[in-house]
Amino acid sequence: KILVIGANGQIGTELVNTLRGIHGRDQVIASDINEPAYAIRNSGPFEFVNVLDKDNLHHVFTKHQPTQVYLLAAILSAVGEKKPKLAWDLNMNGLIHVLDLAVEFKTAKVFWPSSIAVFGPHSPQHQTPQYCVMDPNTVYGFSKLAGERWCEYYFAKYGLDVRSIRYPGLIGWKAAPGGGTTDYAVHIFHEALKTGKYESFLSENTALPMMYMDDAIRATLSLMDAPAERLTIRSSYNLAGMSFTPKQLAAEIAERIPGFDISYADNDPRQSIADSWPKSIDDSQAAIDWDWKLEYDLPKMVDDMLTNLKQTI
Ligand code: VAH
Repeated sequence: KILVIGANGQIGTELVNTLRGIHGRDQVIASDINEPAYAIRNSGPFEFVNVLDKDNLHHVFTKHQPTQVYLLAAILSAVGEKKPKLAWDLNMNGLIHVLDLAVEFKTAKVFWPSSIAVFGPHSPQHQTPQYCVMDPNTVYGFSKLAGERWCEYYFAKYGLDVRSIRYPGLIGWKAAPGGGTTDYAVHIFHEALKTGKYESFLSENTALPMMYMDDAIRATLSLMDAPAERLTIRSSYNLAGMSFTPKQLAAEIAERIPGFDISYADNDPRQSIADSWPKSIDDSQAAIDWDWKLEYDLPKMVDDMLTNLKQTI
């Protein structure tokens, strides 16, 4: 059985549907602290899970004996700056509870998402390497950095096969993102179709590493399916995707929606978060260790987003 914790999230909903397509609906237990999201409702078994309640988690592990666990529950960067202590508690203790239970129940593989948010103002900003100075200045960022250290520790000390990816900003149409700094790149598509205009909370030249959700899900499964002996990174793999600015994204959309107009808000708190992150990432180790190759570039992603969103809106 595969247990997905945080199944209602931007990654979780897509991962649950993909895993159910591969393994069959009853092999994938979706779980979250809230009612199942529309995108996963009535599509298979569901459990209520609060990652801060170890007894509740223990009960779910006992009941389902998962062979794989995906822990996707987290508080992201923007919300994390509004609720720093909750973000640290949930992101850190939620992870440690799951790592402990995975050891106790001999779970074969654990996946945990990290983020390019683990880099900070003194990290190299272009083609940021797998190893470098990392001084993240958001609670979300340093909770993910500390989490990477815990993952590597549980691998080294207990032999737990835990795997992780430093995702860039993720863009998809099936589920709304929740409280991140890169979410402008999702909202812009909805607004372009609904109103023909969008006010970006990031300035026009804010370049960030981004990835289409289809690539992110495929990368996650490629890493999880890779032979353990090929993996040289047990903290978290850099993953690059593509880099673009709000201005570049808006231009691509305007080519497909004539008259689309973007404007820019200033002094949004998310601007300083974005400015602390890299502009592009070197993910060569993922290509070496598990044959990673990106499929969606900016034009291809914009086409797919608009085609699919038009059908849902
Ligand atoms: C966020 N979407 O904005 C997440 C992600 C790299 C960004 O970690 O917080």
